[in-house]
Amino acid sequence: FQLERTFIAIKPDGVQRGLISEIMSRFERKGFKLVAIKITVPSKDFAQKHYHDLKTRAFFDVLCDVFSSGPVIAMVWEGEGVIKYGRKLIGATDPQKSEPGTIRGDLAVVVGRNIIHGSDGPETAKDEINLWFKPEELVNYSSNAEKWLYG
Ligand code: YYY
Ligand code: MG
Repeated sequence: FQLERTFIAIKPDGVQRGLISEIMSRFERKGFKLVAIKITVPSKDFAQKHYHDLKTRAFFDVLCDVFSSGPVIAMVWEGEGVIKYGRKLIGATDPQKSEPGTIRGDLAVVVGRNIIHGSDGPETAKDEINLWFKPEELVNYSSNAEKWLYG
């Protein structure tokens, strides 16, 4: 039995604004477990692969330019319901519509600089984890908090 996993990335704007630990702490304090992490500057080609679902959208090229413009923190977080609840922690795509208390609601202003990415469902989570990480880069471990988080 393994808990659900999702792919989360702090985008170059979030990294450059010094929000790495602020963003990570929200996932960590909630009770989700970090099982993979790296810092990397994605190539534009890689950005296009990551966002392939959006290739027909008008903003696709600019989106991929920004995404490949600097370091990204790529992570895999694990926990019960982490895919859906991770999206809730992140907030709506447009920070003007994200609720206060969410990452984008509290820390971002415009959609083109919304600081964080999170997988939107089980299929994309699987695909994105496979795109960004080799299987051996995912760390299996138990944390002492688990019995207090899950009972
Ligand atoms: O999953 P999420 O990041 O919340 O939104 P998507 O619809 O997948 O779009 C990915 C990314 O594209 C979004 O985070 C910002 C950018 N974007 C944009 O620049 N303008 C839009 N109208 C919609 C999305
Ligand atoms: Mg998306």
